[in-house]
Amino acid sequence: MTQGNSDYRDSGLVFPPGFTFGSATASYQVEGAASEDGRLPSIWDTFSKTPGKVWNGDTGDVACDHYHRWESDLDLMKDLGLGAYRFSIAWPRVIPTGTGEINQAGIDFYSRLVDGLLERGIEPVATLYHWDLPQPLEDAGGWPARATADAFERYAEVMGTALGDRVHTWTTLNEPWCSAYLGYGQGGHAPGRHEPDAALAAVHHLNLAHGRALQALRATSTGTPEYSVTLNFHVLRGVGDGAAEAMRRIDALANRAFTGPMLHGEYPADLLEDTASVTDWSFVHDDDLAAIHQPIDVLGVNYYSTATVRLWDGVSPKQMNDGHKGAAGGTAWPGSDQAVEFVEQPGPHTAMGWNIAPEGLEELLMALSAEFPQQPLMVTENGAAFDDVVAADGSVPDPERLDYLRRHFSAAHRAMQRGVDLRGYFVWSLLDNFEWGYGYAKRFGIVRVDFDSLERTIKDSGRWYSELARSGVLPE
Ligand code: GCO
Repeated sequence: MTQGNSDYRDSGLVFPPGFTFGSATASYQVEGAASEDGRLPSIWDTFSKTPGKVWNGDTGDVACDHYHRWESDLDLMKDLGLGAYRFSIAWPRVIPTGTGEINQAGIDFYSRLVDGLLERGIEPVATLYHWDLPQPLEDAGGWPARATADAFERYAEVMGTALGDRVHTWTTLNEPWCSAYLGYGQGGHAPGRHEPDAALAAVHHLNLAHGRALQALRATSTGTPEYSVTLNFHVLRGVGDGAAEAMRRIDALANRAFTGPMLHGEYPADLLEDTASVTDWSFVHDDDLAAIHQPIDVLGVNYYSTATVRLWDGVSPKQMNDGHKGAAGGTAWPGSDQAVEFVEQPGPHTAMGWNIAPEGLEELLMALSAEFPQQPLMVTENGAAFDDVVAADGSVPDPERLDYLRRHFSAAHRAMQRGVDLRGYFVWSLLDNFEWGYGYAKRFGIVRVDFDSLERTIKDSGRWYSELARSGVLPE
């Protein structure tokens, strides 16, 4: 697949002028201040407070306290020389019940954040939905209910009006795959439901929410923002008899269920067939596909590892995993004797158990650029969790994360040399933060957060990334 240069460690590679080097976070993972200034609970507040759902009973109540420390966090980004910050807006902070009154204090927070970024010369890349659905919307049915897409459209209008004069890039959704399948199918993410038909209805209403939000943002933004969505693509490997069939099915469920309607204007026929025993897709109304199929300026790509699948003969599929996604995770599908199983992958692995496969990033970028030749791409998340150890002098040497990043930047660079129109790259994450079902046990930051003192320390990988961001040249 990748000939020569498969080692991906080449220092000295030069990224083109204007290439965006950023870092990413998400509201529930970093903000804290969960019940301050009018914010009401989201599904993640409820889920994390349900015993047994999150490691150690951790919650996002305090997280990195970014809500109060945003100014020094922005200073840190500036010191690192980052060109862009991908953050998400907490819907329950700005429209606390999801459909009711607008909370000006919530809007003001994001308005100050955006101004603070612009003052420091950092582009604001704002995601509307990174999984913190207002709890009352879940109580009314959540994403499987069409009304949630209606509520999202209004939320987009409110945010477009409030920030659309200054935001550099709008992103509608982050990883709708996780929201739909982990939230409503596999249940490892909030709201923790196990209803395959609801998961597919959620897929559609998330797609609809995306398309409607794009229209609302375009209608209300008075600046010249770019528009995008971020998807977590499954880069698949197959094993055993029927490997190709297993890969086809998961490609349909995990990748084409989103790119189909968003970028081609239709659901793939094989997806509808594969899932016919679960749903008749009657939740797709006449004009929905036209509403979903909106142009975007840039397609956001999240990539961490590959996934290996095989056909599994049994009564029910062996359920994936550990409550998250990635190497050991995926989308097993009930309703058939022949299910798809996700197979453990050869190492090396990160602390998440995800295999390290930079060639998968090159392959993914090449495949997307072949399928959507006119579509500029942006890596909106890539990074790694490792068990960092603080040195005696207080520094945080994290050679494995640094090496992971170097190899993946190198893979992205190679894809660009092969013709991919890649505009930028966001490292996940700026800070160690609340890693969903894993609580604070998994550290993805290029900046360490001490969760007792909340003190921030730039890790070696952060210093390395800073050099890359400042020079545009891959450092040693
Ligand atoms: C996701 C989210 C992030 C995660 C990161 C590591 O992809 O799950 O966008 O919130 O923290 O990916 O798992």
